[in-house]
Amino acid sequence: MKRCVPLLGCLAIGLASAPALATYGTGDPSLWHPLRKAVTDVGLDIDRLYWGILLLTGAVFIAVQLLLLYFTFRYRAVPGGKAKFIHGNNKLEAIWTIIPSVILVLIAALSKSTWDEIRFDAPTSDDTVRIECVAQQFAWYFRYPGNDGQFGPRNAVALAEARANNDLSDPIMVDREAIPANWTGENPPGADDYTNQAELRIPADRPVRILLTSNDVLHSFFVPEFRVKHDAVPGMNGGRLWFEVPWENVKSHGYFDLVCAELCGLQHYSMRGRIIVMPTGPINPEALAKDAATWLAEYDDDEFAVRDWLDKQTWETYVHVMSKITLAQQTASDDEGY
Ligand SMILES: [Cu+2]
Repeated sequence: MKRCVPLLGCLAIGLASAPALATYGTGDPSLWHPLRKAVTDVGLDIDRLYWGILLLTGAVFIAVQLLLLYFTFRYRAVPGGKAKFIHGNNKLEAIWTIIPSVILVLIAALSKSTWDEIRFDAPTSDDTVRIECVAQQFAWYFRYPGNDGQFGPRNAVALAEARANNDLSDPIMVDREAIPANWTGENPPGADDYTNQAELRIPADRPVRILLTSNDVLHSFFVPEFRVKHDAVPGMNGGRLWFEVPWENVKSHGYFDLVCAELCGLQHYSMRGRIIVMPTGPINPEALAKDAATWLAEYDDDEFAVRDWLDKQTWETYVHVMSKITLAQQTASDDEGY
């Protein structure tokens, strides 16, 4: 009966893994892979790699455990038993060094193209959307370049002063007045930069680059359904963090969780954001027709009505309207100052 124990163990593991195997390739969540279905193409590649590596290492794990059980029983202490002195076996050692090495090289080779896509092929094309993300204990802040497509500089001196005074209310601190050399735009590039907190809107079917940084400690930008995770490091700009969500994978305005995956302080658990994937398309003529002052008046009158309307529009319309409102807010506050 004792000899059946390893076999029973093996059977139990096989049965336990059956539901996981049943969902292999479908991308659906399971006990062994609890993440929700990936919505980026690279996410599906990552899942395939995950399953391949899990099955390979799982098989090795089971084989090793069975051998361990076998040796434990086979060479157990018996009355009158005598220990043998053995001095290693070069052939065996060479085999168990070479085989794992070959397997690891194989895994590296199979995952190279996916890794390249994630880390070394950050898009630079004209349709790439750039959004800045600043992590600060304990929230995510976003900035869009607005209608002119250019970010204004951040005012590092003002930011340092505010932080020294414990004023954390404006973590991005856009320098809205700075005009770079050779700038030909009507307004400074920072004037229409639209910022918000905890809500990231992105277009479908376009590559999105996140210029990620942190104002304090290490954070980690993690979107489970995109299979994207990247550290936010003070002084760095996110390097190659990018993704693209095909509209056919979401099919409606999609909502996804953004979480912090780095233990960053006492309220780390509350550091969450919402990502909304919007369809791409031309700017709504109604949005084009109204000037900045009209939009601001409507926004001041009923912010939620404007937001509700924007929720049903294209991403281009959203950015256009929000940067117009931001620009009008700057003009209004400048006027107040005189
Ligand atoms: Cu964090």
